[in-house]
Amino acid sequence: MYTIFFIGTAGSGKSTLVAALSAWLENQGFDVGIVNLDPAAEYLPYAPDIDVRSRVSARKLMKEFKLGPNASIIAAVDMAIAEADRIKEEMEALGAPMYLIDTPGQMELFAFRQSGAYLVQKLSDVHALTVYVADAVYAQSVDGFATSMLLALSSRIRFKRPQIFAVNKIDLVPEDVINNIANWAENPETLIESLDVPQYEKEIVRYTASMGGVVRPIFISAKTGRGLDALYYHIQLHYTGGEDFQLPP
Ligand SMILES: Nc1nc2c(ncn2[C@@H]2O[C@H](COP(=O)(O)OP(=O)(O)OP(=O)(O)O)[C@@H](O)[C@H]2O)c(=O)[nH]1
Ligand SMILES: [Mg+2]
Repeated sequence: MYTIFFIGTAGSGKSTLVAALSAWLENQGFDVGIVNLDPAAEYLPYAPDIDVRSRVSARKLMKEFKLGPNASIIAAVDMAIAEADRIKEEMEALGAPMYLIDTPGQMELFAFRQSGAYLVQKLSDVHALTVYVADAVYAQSVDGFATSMLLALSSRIRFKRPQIFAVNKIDLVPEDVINNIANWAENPETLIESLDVPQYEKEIVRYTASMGGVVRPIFISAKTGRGLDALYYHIQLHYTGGEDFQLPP
């Protein structure tokens, strides 16, 4: 069983991407399951096979314990830990070879807390991967790209799984923005030069880049479907080492 977790800042397009990629995979003849781990989702653009909201609902907790929107997500994710074994059993019983797993939009409530990492660890099988979903509109500025990279790196530290860095919503930016971002990623010195920050902060980015912290993004649009084939190619690279363009048995 292969598990792919979609992580990213609020509104970056995680849920839309899960919907688009699952439809794309099904179109290619692959059997794929979807798990929703967002206890606060009001609307999902896909029909999840397994839904954490049927076990814990942030909305219910909000009303019952008079919590704010963030505290209710924290409480719901913490409570979902008690359900992790049952969710995993449900995944195994369903028997899909690959699961796309949507996570809460308030990334810091999931990625930066121990309970989020615990859930990822519990639901992962031998093969688990995260896809960090960044927003092209946000990442088009030099500050936006640098902070997206550092956020992706933070979640890598937390989840300790291989990560694919995807820049979503490329349908909303002109082609030269995509080229700029690719250039920053490939030549981090151009990024560092453009950053308007004190020297020591540039050094932090330079050191991060030298240690492989600045990676080449996969450019996608969950809306138009552009780049989903490249995303899948990189997902299967992690699983098969790129031997073939098929889901392994
Ligand atoms: N133009 C465009 N809009 C997109 C794309 N992907 C997502 N969106 C839109 O961005 C908004 C947020 O998308 P979601 O999929 O809900 O994002 P999310 O990361 O799951 O959001 P939360 O879970 O609420 O944090 C929606 O209005 C989507 O239609 C894309 O590739 N292009
Ligand atoms: Mg979502």
